[in-house]
Amino acid sequence: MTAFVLYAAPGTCARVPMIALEEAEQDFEVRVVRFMKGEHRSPAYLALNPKGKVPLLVADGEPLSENVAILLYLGDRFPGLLPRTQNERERLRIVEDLCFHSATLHPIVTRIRMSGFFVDGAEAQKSLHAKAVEAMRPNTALVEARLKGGRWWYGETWSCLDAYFFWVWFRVTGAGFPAQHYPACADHARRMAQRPAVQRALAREAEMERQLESEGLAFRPPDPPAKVE
Ligand SMILES: N[C@@H](CCC(=O)N[C@@H](CS)C(=O)NCC(=O)O)C(=O)O
Repeated sequence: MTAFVLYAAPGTCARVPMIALEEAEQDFEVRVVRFMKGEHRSPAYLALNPKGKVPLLVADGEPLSENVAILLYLGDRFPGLLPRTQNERERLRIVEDLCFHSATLHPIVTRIRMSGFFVDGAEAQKSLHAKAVEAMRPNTALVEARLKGGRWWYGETWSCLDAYFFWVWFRVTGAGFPAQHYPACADHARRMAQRPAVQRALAREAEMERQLESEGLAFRPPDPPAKVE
């Protein structure tokens, strides 16, 4: 039996701990959660994660949800996922960066990618999408400055913050966000895609996707209401 089971769905933020586990070279099982079948709201899944979301990591039999918690947990257990810290202040800097992804970027990403989850009607969705794109711009500018010159989130050394931003970028590109203004973010995504661990994680996702397609349960996000320049 593997020590880790990751509940995930293709294209979701479960990609982040999946990359972290691959980078840490851990043996783990991925269990696909069939959103289209409502599996995330089934009693069996809600017993594990009452929030009905992915990712959920079951580590040594204990379920843990929330990317921030999962990445801190994995970072504590395995070297190379998060920078080593000397004191509480340095650790809080990492928490700050994780929360920036989970609590600032992620909600904006969802409004860009899935405006229809939040408001009804084409006009309202278009307006929400446009506002979310505007909210994303200054945040992406911060990241762009940070990644310039071929840097990782923490400079010379890769960390799972890079996996987190890689997912954010994947989600907004192709969803009407003007990605062309942020070349360092695009370059970061290219460098990420060259990492063997990332390729293994993406191959696992592709396998999940094939499985869902064979069951007629693949999820296709709707086209964005508009492309913004
Ligand atoms: N705060 C959570 C957010 C998790 C989350 O929103 N997951 C999405 C996929 S990216 C999900 O499971 N959505 C299903 C739903 O909301 O019904 C985290 O960072 O782990």
